[in-house]
Amino acid sequence: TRVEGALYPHESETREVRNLDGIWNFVKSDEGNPTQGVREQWYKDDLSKVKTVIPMPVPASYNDITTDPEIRDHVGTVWYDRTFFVPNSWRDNQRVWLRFGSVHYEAFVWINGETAVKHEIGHLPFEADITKFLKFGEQNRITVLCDNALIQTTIPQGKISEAQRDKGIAIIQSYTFDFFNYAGIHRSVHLFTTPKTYIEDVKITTDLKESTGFIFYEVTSNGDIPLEELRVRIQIKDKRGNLVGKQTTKASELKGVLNIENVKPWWPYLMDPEPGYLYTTEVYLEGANGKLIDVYRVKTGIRTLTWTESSFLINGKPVYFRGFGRHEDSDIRGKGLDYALLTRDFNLLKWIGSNVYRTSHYPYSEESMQFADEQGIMIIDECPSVDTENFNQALLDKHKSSLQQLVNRDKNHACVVMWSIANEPRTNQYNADTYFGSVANYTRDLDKTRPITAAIAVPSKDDKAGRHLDIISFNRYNGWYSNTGRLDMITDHLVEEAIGWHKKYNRPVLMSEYGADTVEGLHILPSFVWSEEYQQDLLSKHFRAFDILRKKVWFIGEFVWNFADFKTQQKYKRVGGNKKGVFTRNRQPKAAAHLLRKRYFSLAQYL
Ligand code: GCB
Repeated sequence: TRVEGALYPHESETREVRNLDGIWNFVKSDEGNPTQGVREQWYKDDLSKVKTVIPMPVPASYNDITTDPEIRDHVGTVWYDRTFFVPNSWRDNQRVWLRFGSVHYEAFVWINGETAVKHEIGHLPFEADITKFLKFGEQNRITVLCDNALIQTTIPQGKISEAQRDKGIAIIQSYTFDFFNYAGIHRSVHLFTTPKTYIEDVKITTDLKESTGFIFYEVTSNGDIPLEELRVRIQIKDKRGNLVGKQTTKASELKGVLNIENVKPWWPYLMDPEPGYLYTTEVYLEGANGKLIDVYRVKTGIRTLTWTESSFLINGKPVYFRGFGRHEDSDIRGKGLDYALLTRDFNLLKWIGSNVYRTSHYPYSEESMQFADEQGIMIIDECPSVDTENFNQALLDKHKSSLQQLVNRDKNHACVVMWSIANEPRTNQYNADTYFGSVANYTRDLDKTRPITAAIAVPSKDDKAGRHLDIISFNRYNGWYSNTGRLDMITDHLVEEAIGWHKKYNRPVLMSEYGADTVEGLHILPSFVWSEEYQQDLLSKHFRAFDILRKKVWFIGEFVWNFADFKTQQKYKRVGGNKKGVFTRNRQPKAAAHLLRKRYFSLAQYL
């Protein structure tokens, strides 16, 4: 079986990349009739021949593009199509691939009316060799069916029900997680070519010993040329493009290790004057006679991660995390990839002195992972499991699949310092112990070079999953969901809880969420819930607790919830969404951002 979407589509001397982003045609199925289009074979011809289509941008969530609530709140399937041209020059000696950065939640794809690929679980890439479906030197059609329905065996879970409405029956999607279930073609769609025999995957790990860096590489090829006739030539280039290492393997052996003398390690932001240093690993797949077959380049940060019962170290130095929980979310485009937003967000992270974020509550775009590598922003990489309950085998299989796809996609990113296998699972439930034992061990088998965590919200005494984790993360809303408005009931509670987690499991502990909803511009003195004053005071009370805890080496970090305001489902507790951002949804600071900035810079380990 193929390694699904393991390599981001970069062009090279043997690969061409074309982008299919732009305006596509869009229709939704009739409510309560999700299988309509498949039964009527809408993929056999242009969608405009079966229905009235509307324009829809790709990448973007479709929900907030139109003025129609039936599209925003649609439950079930929608369809996209467009045409594209395939040049004659792509006909010979190569494969043409189609790749989606992500479609939420489930996708079926047809090329010229033929089934090309299916994929389930949002926020993760998938691809297929579509050479045999294409008409070269002609126009082709791509049709995509996207289903947003969440049930008890999807990741994340949801429930579908029916309810009476004014003119008939409404289909209701409910879910307990606290962000809008945006759907659509969320990330870029690429066509790319590879030779017939090609580099399918490259796996890189690194090590450091004094001033020497080590790059371990393992290349997987696929295609007609037998392994005995293949070898790889590796070249390592530094940031300026100077060659600093090279090696050619023996035939049929596509792996090895290279030493880099006077290595420049990858450091997080504000731990070194030059954070995020990246080498380039150039992989040349060659025939045994030296004939060039395929080329792929991977950015490589050389660093080590080590963890014990009481510490987490990068390149041998203890790390204190100054970070955020975040969302991929913005006005109009929803969860759609947007380079302007992405760049602004990294500028804000650096402005505020943050060195890390958690990809709450699903994998973020590959483009954002590349950014984080380059800027030295560490990532706690979370799979899309949120609020998990009613543990069962079908759910477990899918949960594992989400981690397999995530590790496969992100394994080579220096920025990824931890895997988060879930957010707020109901780990007080009876089956949680075996379920999370199984998920954690599975993840460890996939990658032993990074520790495993999960963001837990049940009280430590009731938790059954923590013993399977390397690092304990906990979410708690002192002064907000508990003891609302009581600034005098935060510091001690927090210190006690952190100590409780450490006592129970003897692991490093971090606080993965805390915060207060805050309406920008609302000022109330003395501070009162929802005001800018209250958010600042609540943060300050937490800082006091963190400063007490920081004296204990095992307390390793603080993550505010949230980086920016974001949209949720309609609820009487939410005014236009969740307002716990220290930045507004359009990325301007609330007063608390200035306070946090002072703290994060004062905690910086290099300045
Ligand atoms: C949590 C969840 C997060 C919510 C947050 C809140 O515990 O992990 O997804 O948005 O609380 O603001 O309620």
